[in-house]
Amino acid sequence: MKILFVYINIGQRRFYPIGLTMLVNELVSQNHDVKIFDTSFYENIGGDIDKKRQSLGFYKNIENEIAIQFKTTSLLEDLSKIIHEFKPRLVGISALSVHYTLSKYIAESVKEIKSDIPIILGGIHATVVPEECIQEKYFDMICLGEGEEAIVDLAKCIESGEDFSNIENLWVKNNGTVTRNKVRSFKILDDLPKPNWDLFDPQHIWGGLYGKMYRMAPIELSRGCPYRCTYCVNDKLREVYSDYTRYHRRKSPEKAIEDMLYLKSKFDIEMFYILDETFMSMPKEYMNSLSKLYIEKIGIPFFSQTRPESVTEEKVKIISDMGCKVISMGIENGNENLRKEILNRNVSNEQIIRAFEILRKYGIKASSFNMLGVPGETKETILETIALNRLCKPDSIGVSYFFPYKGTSLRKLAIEKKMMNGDEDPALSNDQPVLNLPTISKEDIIFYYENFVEYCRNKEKAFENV
Ligand code: B12
Ligand code: SF4
Repeated sequence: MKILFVYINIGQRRFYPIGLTMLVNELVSQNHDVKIFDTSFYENIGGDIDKKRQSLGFYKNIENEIAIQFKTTSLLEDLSKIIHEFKPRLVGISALSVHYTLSKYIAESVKEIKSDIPIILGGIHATVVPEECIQEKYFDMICLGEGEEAIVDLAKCIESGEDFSNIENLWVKNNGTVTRNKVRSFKILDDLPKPNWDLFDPQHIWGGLYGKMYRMAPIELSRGCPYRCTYCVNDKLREVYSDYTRYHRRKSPEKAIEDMLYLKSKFDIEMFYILDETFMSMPKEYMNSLSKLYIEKIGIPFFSQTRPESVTEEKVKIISDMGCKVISMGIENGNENLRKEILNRNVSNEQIIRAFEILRKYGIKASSFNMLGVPGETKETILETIALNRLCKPDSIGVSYFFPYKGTSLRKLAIEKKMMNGDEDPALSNDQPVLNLPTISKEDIIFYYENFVEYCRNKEKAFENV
């Protein structure tokens, strides 16, 4: 059966999307005919977020820039063309919360082009706020949680003309009512198909790291996270999957290596990006087995992200031997109390500084992530964040305006305390603070955002005008 997926991606980000990749590969393995409509390389979709961030010093200038070949055609005309020519019997859209507005627009456009094609919305946003998404008139159904098995079941039913209203993970509209099916158990990660990007735009292969472009492949070794930060979607995902245990799961080292080996040879990969949310939380025995196989069979550099608490000298030595080049860690805010009480990140400044030191000792570059404008933020807490960054001496510093996504507990607090009314578009937070905080003005937050890197790096300048 013919299925068209829409990869909604804004701000000219490269990277292949792992979630959609998995769905596509499952369907292709069942002999379905799949195409991708990709919004990534239309010049005016979402602006160039990375260029702005680069100008503020968050990223280094790229020495071997591989320029994006932008599409010169219109997004809507291209969408219309692919629908008329390919004639899909199902359209699937994948969206994060920042993409939700665009996903509604695409769905409306699909219905205008051909009103009888069923449309399914999946991805993080549909999973965390299903009630909102199912009310949107252009979505016929939504998928909660992992979609690999649900999409295969759905394609099979549509193809054979069977009723599809009872498929697990799906909420399906039917003559004015909605059937809300339960979410099935987690996917066993060793059963996933190999990632394969034959159907995606090859420009996604390029990724920048520390001033250089590489042929770069994202790879997942695990899903889920052992922590529960109040601003993170993981808290809500645990609720969606509350009937099941083992929320945080891994591929076996053998499967992880098999997938990487396949990608490395098929796509000539020079660098892996390990997508795991807290990479170094893996048990030491697992890391040892993975490392042994990685050195023997893969042998190319990689980078990832982790929590500072998971960084131990023993583990850093292992990943350094494997060829790890960069680890990013959230500092988020320099005030220990705010971090613990508001963000539910119970880690001391001392532990954070130590994590940066250990990585430096083993020649691994360490980046920090920081958020400005969280509830409880004051000028003083921002200065503490700057001061902590100065003690950690990150090789690269990233900062973002805080935005509480739907489904997170910090959002409930922000609404209760009237810091937001709840209908703000998350895409706004790409370039402005959104919360109205009683403790600091938006102008001050913008000022610190725009000078953040300079203040963290330049001791002379750091506290003038403050
Ligand atoms: C790696 C990653 C990135 C990478 C790379 C993204 C990529 N293209 O691979 C980078 C660094 C670029 C990135 C950027 C951002 N990210 Co990010 N990222 C992640 C991370 C850690 C893993 C994503 C992933 O591959 N997951 C594994 C796959 C298998 O899961 P999945 O994508 O959800 O797909 C499954 C299901 O959702 C479902 N599904 C998905 N689509 C569809 C479609 C249909 C039709 C169906 C039926 C099912 C379905 O089936 C899939 C397979 O099971 C997630 C954390 C997480 N828990 O997912 C955050 C996460 C997705 N990111 C997040 C955010 C906020 C961002 C940014 C907005 C940050 C920023 N301010 O710049 C940007 C937005 C990027 C953009 N395109 O505009 C949030 C999203 C929160 C939200 N409510 O939307 C997350 C959840 C982090 C978090 N813990 O809060 N990100
Ligand atoms: S450690 Fe990161 S991924 Fe895990 S709950 Fe906290 S913010 Fe989310």
